[in-house]
Amino acid sequence: MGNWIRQELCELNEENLNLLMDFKIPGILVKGFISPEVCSVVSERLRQQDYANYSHLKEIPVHHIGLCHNQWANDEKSVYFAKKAQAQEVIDGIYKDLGINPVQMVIEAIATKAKRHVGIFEEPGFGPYFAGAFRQFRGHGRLHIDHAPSHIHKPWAVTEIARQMTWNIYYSMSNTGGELIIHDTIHTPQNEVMKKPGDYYFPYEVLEREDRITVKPQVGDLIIFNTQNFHEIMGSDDGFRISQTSFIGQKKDGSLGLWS
Ligand SMILES: O=C(O)CCC(=O)C(=O)O
Ligand SMILES: [Fe+2]
Repeated sequence: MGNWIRQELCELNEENLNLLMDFKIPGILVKGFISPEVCSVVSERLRQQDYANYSHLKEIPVHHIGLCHNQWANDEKSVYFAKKAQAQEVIDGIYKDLGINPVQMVIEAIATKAKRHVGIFEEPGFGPYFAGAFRQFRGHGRLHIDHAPSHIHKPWAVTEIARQMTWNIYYSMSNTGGELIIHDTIHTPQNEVMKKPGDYYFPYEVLEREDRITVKPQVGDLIIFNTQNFHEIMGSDDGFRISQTSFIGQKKDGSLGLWS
């Protein structure tokens, strides 16, 4: 018996966000979250940008603009926070003159539609994290989970969460490939040991059942899912599968915090 009570992405509302955090639905979809006009301007600007490598990941065929906390989690906290302003400047440049702040739009959508207290994640003594990196996939994003309490072994506030989710706004999508596959298998301390040694991904033997959903995100879509569900991204031919994204952590008091 699987965990999911629905086999498709569901609308954003209070009940569905609770079900998602409880691993009972595969994810949430808001179609047309960003208009086609804005998407085409943003994707044109993004295609002209350089993407920094996720140098801490050996094989993940992914590039990003902005700041990725995982990459700096083993350094002094001040190292990550010193990089924030510059990262934010680059992101703001992408949205220059468009009059929108999609990270704020995601926060407002969750607050109003799902009625949750939500904001940018804060580190005591350092202030808000960076949230909203752009990410580009070229090849296969292999089977993995994202869970700061399991990955990070230093005392950051994001390791104290009860649940981890992600949001992605898709700005550009390849003609072939690029599907997001979410599996109805939950990451646990027991299956963590199956992770490829020294790497980020898992073998398919970790999956407990066939149940999965395969979605081909459309330009302008907002998708929210639980990153403690195993998931993977199918390779794209042209490498122009680009989204803006951050994690969403559920804090002990039930409120949500965003960070990248
Ligand atoms: O690009 C996507 O569709 C999802 C990427 C991913 O692995 C995540 O947001 O955790
Ligand atoms: Fe992920």
